[in-house]
Amino acid sequence: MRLSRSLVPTLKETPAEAQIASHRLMLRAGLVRQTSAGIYAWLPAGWRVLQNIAQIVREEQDASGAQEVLMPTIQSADLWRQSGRFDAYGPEMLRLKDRHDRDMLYGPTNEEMITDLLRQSVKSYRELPQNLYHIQWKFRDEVRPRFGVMRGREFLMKDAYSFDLDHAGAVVAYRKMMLAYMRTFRRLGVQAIPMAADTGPIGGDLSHEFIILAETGESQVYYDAAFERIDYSAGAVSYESEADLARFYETMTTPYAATDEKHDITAWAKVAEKRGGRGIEVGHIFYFGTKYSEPMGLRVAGPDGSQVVPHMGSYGIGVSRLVGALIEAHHDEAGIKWPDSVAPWKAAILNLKVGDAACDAICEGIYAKMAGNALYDDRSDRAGAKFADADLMGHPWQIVVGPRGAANGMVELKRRATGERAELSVEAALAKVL
Ligand code: P5A
Repeated sequence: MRLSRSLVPTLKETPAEAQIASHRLMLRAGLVRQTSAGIYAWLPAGWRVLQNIAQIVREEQDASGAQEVLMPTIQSADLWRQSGRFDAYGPEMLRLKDRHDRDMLYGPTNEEMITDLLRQSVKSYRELPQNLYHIQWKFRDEVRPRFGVMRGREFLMKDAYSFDLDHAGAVVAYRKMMLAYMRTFRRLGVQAIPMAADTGPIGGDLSHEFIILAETGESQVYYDAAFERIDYSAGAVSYESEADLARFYETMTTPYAATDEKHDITAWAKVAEKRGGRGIEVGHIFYFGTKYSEPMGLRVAGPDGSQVVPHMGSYGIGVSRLVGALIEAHHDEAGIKWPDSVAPWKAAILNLKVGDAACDAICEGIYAKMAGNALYDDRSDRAGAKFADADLMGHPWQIVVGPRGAANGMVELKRRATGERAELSVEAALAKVL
């Protein structure tokens, strides 16, 4: 993209309404704009980041064996009456009426709808297990939307739903999803720790939140310092091996880490090095057995012909929240430092003298070779403004093209994360970046 023709409205001033670094930087770097309380429009750079995150989430869900679908945002209240949640959900649910005066709602989550879909299509134990997910906008009329996209009212979630014949099968599905999450967060460039959690309005008796430690986080967390020494990389574990999955689950959850110090009081009492802190909840997984399948009448014929009520789990990732969370984890005074995996562009090309034949030719050449992966700062602004905007926007690489170097075919390459700079030929710089 050419910056001179793009909608990337960067701000020099710090917006007064933003209390935390990620919210300030998302506004200053021109990623989003609020359109009403807790509701945001995603501008070109922000939309690219959001799609990059969604794509990594998608690839890891697919790798775990989950199937992508797309369910609607608008749901019928009837389904929620069947599970008993229509009244129970309270004022967080945005309720609507259609022209025939039928009760509808903007989905805050999809347990009911997916249970209905399975009820219509799955008849036999042979069709289980199933795991279905979508990446779709949700609406929750939060009492206090705040911190920008971190706690929005409209937000993008990946939500997956597993269906198994029995408890043992559901436990395997739960562990697979935990593995998929660890791999996802690692690829996104953050460390998220699974912490035992309360289940709230989703229900059930087994649940983990995935928490990125950050001083500005909304969640209070309690953990054993031993967890800091665990290898969370989830390297050689196979989705196909139940023994692998069991071992992996043990490793991930053995040192005490919970969003509530009373979650398992006996374990907490035994913790030698107690730690408390703040964290950002970027994912949350639940096993809730037959909480929805039972009242909604989902049944499959079991091997002996009897009617079996499938066991379910649901698994969320806050895709739009992650944009803020990643910035909390990767920024400095000057701006964002995007991990390579999610950056809106791999590199910015900074033309320090637009109109200079050598500078223009080199920039155009690099821009063409990078085929859509570069943001070309072709504005006729002064160099200082371009450096400041590039640092603010957080491109992993900056390719700086000035008249002195350009005359000799040389450019300066800067790595945003470390601040390292090197004077290189155009070819060498491109080779490093691509
Ligand atoms: C799990 C998937 C659920 O809704 N049902 C389907 C279950 N879980 S959850 O914990 O309530 O939400 C999952 C993740 O969504 C993100 N999230 C939010 N992000 C931005 N703004 C919000 N208001 C918001 N609420 C939830 C969180 O990352 C959460 O872990």
